[in-house]
Amino acid sequence: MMRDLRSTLQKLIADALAGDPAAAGFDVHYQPIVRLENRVTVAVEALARWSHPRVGEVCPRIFVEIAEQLGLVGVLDNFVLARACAGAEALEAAYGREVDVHVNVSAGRLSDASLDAVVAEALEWAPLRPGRLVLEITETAQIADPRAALRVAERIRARGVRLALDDFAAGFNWFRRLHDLPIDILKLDASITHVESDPQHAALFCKALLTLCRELDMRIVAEGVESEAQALALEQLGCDVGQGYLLGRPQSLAQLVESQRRAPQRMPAVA
Ligand code: G
Ligand code: MN
Repeated sequence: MMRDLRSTLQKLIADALAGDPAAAGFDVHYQPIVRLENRVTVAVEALARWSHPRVGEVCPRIFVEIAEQLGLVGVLDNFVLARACAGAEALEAAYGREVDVHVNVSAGRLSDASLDAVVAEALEWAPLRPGRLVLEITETAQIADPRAALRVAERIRARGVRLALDDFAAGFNWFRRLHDLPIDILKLDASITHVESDPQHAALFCKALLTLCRELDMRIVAEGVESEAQALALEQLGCDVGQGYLLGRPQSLAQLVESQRRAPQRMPAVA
């Protein structure tokens, strides 16, 4: 990226996250997480989006990376967490039932003891039961102090909140993390879920991970599901839940409410 564009963005992000992120154009979009067999939405992932009044849409990968470098990614994570918890009632009304709400948390923050208090505060007045909240630990930073991270993770889980490992198999140290942390859900990175195009290698790999998850009593979500052939191949391997453009793009709460109103989902027998 051009250096002056980058420094302009740094300044804009620093200003936006020092004040009210919503006023500076930050918003939360939701992408469905769907049972492959019947296409019922079982959860949504809350994703930060930024449309600056002058600059326009900024790619999330870029603003997350800059926020991370500025040491401000926690402010962004907290904004999304609070919005997503507060918006749970509208989500429930849109889907006609409760869905799980996934929120991203940078791995670097797990060793920060204040994370548990932030989660407790977001849930305190929110219309979301702790059992419906899933924190996705993203691979964007190293865990500074693994033992402290374990303590924080255990405290958060004692509230009934679940933990997911995001982009599994793409980042660094993923196996170590799986071993060290009490993980409930694995989100398989899109780089290994294209099992339909590479049945020999990718499918074997995916199958082995599914076996591991079953043994460890973890759920799995396949990311980056983009075609029917891929969804079918994943389902045949025993992966029952997916996320990706085929199953639904991220959309604002207003868009989501509107699209559910126009195409109401049948009540699932078992969600
Ligand atoms: O790191 P994580 O998996 O949480 O990132 C989610 C990001 O991936 C979102 O910004 C979302 O827009 C994008 N995304 C979601 N589904 C797909 C998909 O099917 N294909 C691609 N290329 N990107 C996706
Ligand atoms: Mn995620």
